[in-house]
Amino acid sequence: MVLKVNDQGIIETGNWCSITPVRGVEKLAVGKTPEQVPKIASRVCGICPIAHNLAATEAMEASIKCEIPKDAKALRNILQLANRLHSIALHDILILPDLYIPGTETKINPFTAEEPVRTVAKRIQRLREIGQTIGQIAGGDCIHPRNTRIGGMYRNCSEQAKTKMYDLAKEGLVLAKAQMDFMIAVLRNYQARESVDVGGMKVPLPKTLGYHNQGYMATHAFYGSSSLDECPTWDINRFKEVRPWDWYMGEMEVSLEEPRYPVGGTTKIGTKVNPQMEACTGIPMYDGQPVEVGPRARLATYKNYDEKGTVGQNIAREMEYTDSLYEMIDQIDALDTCGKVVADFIPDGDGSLGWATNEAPRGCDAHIARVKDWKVQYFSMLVPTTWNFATCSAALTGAPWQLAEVIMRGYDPCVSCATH
Ligand code: NFU
Repeated sequence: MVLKVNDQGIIETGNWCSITPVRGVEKLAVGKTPEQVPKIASRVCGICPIAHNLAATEAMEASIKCEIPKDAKALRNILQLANRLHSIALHDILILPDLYIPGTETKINPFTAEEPVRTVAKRIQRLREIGQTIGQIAGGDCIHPRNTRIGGMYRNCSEQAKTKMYDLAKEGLVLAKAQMDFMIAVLRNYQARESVDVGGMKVPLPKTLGYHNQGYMATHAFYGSSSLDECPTWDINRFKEVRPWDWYMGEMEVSLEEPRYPVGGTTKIGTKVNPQMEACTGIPMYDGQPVEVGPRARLATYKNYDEKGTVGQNIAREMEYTDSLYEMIDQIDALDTCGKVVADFIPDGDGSLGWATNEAPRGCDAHIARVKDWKVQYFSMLVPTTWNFATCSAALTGAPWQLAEVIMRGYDPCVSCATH
């Protein structure tokens, strides 16, 4: 993160980019079979491998024009929502250290053995465990699911497994409601403060923390869309990408340093930085502009949610806790464990371009593929955090520099995903 700040310490330009080395997954995919690519794509990330696995599988299916049975869709939906559940819970751990126990000046250490935080931390871990266990049942594995395949799923669930998922989801719903209420109270308490402490510095908290004027992009409240849909909710023609050197600042020298900034101080004065050259991600745009993707984009698009700023974004994510569990329970109810889960006919592909989006925890994950004679000719991944980099940069403008990371954390960034 490279920030240009004015004499009052307010950010004028924020350049947030990924310097994680590119792994070349899109190139690696070329020449592989459509079965191999979703497995490779899921290795991009250990938090949201489900999103990449499903988006890649469905981009292949869109290219070869293969419709899957409804019970396979239900299993994929359950898997997707289970992944979202564990990811929201993980995010709570990551933002709690920015926040205060209401009515006190004590910042929250999620790892303390003391109450009231201990109970919250245990609840978070149980929610993650519930999400991962349901994901394992529906997807074969919760990290890199092996039950998904081109044309559907390898296996349906047994009746016992369905009951187990149902019981876990019902338990999760009670915990998620309590966790959502706790987090919203803590976030509202933060929002009401005049100032916050960062490394012993008292920093005024702007009411507009994290505001930006970019648009939102979401393709479904829960799942996603594809070029096979009757009414697709994403338009590949509205997407274009520019390179980092067309977007970020050029070479700069660090001229402001703060040793108190946690942990270990900011980058030393005199260090040369060059986001233009160092960034390892492109800048994807929709209608010529960076957009925000993720929980708030989904709630704004499908539920008229309109709270701006970092707190509004974090609250939107908390609201997805119970929403995803209600939807998961509906999907489990709808699952017929005797239904078939593999398409009768799986074409080899004629080289048509297909795309699929998956509403990953952090937002719209769009994969594009071209398959011919059961070989992948082209594969591209437009990942949530990649969409959000440039939007988050815009959201940094106007904030005290010490709070830049608080704004960035609102996006729940997955830099590993963004740079594939
Ligand atoms: Fe990932 Ni690690 C999420 N959520 C991101 N960004 C993937 O789609």
